[in-house]
Amino acid sequence: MNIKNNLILALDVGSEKEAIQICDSVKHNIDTIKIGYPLALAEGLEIIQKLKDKFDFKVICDFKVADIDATNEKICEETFKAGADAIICHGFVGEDSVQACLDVANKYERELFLLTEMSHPGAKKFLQGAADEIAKMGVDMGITNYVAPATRLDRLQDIRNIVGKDAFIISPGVGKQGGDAKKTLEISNAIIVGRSIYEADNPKIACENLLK
Ligand code: NUP
Repeated sequence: MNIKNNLILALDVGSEKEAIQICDSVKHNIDTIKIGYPLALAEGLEIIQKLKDKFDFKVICDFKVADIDATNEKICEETFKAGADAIICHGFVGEDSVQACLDVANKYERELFLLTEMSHPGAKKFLQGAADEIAKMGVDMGITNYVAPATRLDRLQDIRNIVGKDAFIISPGVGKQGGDAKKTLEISNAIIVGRSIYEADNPKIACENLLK
C-alpha cells in the first residue's frame, strides 16, 4: 500500500460531522485513514464510502477480526462490500481464522493486515508471548502486511526481523501512547496516529509537526 507521508489517521471520532471536519483539515497531508469501531458503530459502514467519495482516501478498517473462520469470512465480506481497501485481523485466533480473512481479501483484491503484538501496556500480559509466533504464522501464510507497536521499539524490531524487510508494517502508538514518529519509521513503513491529530486544535499542523 502506498501511503502519503507514511502517516495514517486513526479516525476514532463519534460522528460523521466531526469526521468530515478532521478529514477536511488534513486532506493535503494524509491520503489513508483507519476507521475502527467507534466511527463505524456510530455512523454505520456507509461512512467508509462517504469518506472515500469526498476525500479520495484509502480506508483501512480496524475491525480486529477475531472469530471462527466462518464468521470472519462474513465480517470481511461486509467490510469489503462497503468499500474498505484493507482490513485488520487478529492473529491469536489461529491460522484457519486468519486464512478466512485472507481468502476474502484476495477475492476482492484488497489487503489484509495481520495484528501481531498490540501497543498498549496490557498486551504484555498475554499477547506479547504469542506475538512472534503470530508473525511467523503470517509469514508462512504468505501475508505481507502487519500491524506492530510503536510503543516498544525492541519488539517492533523483533517483529520486523521475523516478517522481513520487504513486509509492510504499520504501527500505532505514536503520540498519546508515547511512541516517537521518527524512531518508529526507522523500522515501520507507516505510523498510525489518532488522538494527537484529531484532538489537536489544528489537526493539519499536528500532522506537519509529526512529519518534521
Ligand atoms: O496495537 C494496537 N494499538 C492501537 O492503538 C492496534 C491498534 N489497531 N491500535 C489502534 O490505533 C487504536 O484502536 C487507535 O485506533 C489507534 C491509535 O490511536 P491513538 O493512540 O493515536 O489515539
